[in-house]
Amino acid sequence: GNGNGSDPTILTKTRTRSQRPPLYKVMLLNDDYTPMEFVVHILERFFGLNHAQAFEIMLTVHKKGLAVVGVFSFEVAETKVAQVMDFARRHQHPLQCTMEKE
Ligand code: NFA
Repeated sequence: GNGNGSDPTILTKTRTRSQRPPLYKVMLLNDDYTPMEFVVHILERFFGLNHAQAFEIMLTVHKKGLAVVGVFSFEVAETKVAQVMDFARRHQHPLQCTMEKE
C-alpha cells in the first residue's frame, strides 16, 4: 500500500489513474495582423476541421485571445505546432501556436 497517514501499520491503497501517455493541448494565440481567413485555412488544413468548426474556433481565438484547437500525444502536438509555425512564417503572418501538457 502507499497510504500517506502517520501510522505505519495501517496500509491503504490510493487509486491512481491508469498509466496513459500524457496529452498536450495545442493552442492558437490571437494577434492583430493575421487574416481571419488564413487562420480558418490553418484549422482546416492541419487540424482536419470542417469550415464551420474552423470558423468557430478562429472566432473564439479572436475574441478570447486563445483557444485549444486539439489535444494530442507529445509527438503529434509537436508536429502540429511546427507545421502551423512554419506555414505562418512562410506567409509572413505573426500567428503563434503553442502546446501545453494537459
Ligand atoms: N485578430 C485577427 C484579425 O482581426 C484574426 C485572428 C484570429 C488572428 C485568430 C489570430 C488568431 N485579423
